[in-house]
Amino acid sequence: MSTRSGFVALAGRPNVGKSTLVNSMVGHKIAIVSDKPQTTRRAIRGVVTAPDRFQLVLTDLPGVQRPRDALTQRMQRRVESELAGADAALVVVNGEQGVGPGDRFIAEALTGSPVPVVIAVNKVDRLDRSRTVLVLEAAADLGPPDAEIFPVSARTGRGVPALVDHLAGLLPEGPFYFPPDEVSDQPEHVMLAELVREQVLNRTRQEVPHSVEVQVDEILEQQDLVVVRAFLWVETESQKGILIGARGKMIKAIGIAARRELERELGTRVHLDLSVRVRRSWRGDESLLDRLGIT
Ligand SMILES: Nc1nc2c(ncn2[C@@H]2O[C@H](COP(=O)(O)OP(=O)(O)OP(=O)(O)O)[C@@H](O)[C@H]2O)c(=O)[nH]1
Ligand SMILES: [Mg+2]
Repeated sequence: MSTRSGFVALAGRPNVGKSTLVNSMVGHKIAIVSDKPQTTRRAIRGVVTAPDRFQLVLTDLPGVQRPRDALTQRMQRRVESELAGADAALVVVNGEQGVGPGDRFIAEALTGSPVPVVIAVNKVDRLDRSRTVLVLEAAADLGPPDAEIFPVSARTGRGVPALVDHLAGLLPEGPFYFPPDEVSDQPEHVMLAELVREQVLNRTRQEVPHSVEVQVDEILEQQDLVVVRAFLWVETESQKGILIGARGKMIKAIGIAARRELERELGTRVHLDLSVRVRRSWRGDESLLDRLGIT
């Protein structure tokens, strides 16, 4: 029997719900999510396998934005190269906010490209029927005339199976790229670092979320637990103070919440050791970005 397989890259403004949608399509949390824009920094593959039928490899990407430093330059370059190499592009728009200039910019950039474009209008759980109709119409004006449009809620799962089926139908015939039980290509140390960063994002505001990167330095398996050591990189002493908090309260809360997430991910007890380090303008430090796997 012939199978279909290929890559679909997600494009959209920051915070529209791309990572939540990838997690929902894969049925597994492979990408962290937050209410802050620019959560995703790396290209992450999420794999949906229907045995004997198809393997849909979704590429979750950073939100499209204007680059400000080496970090955001790398993020944008990656968005462009992944979209150019994909079998199809899935443009995600935030239905709650409606279609805006940022969405038009992305759709126009894709219009000349040879890959098929599909549009997902996300967060329809926040809309009543008449607003849903309006935003679907606005989305129809966005794209290439043959682009199919899907209303979805990544949060509730509504509309997601129909979207997966449609995307699978766009894939070329070919063998699977990943073993059928693999859901992501993300190295374990990166996934664990991301789960720690998610807890930082949950608890910080303004410039701080953008100034923190987490690096897992060591994963030590012991008899009945795993020891994980991680650095939290920040750019200034004052950010370090914020992450540590009065009498260490903040770093303790981050540690407790992150340990729970790591235990769920690894299925074992975890001892998590966090240390906050200042590295001035790490976002402009090409060699650190290389080591962090932000390429
Ligand atoms: N109500 C509602 N909220 C959603 C839905 N999907 C995502 N969200 C929320 O939207 C916010 C952003 O979600 P993400 O998945 O991190 O968005 P993203 O597009 O990956 O963002 P970047 O990585 O920053 O580009 C989070 O607070 C999510 O919980 C949805 O279907 N409905
Ligand atoms: Mg994301």
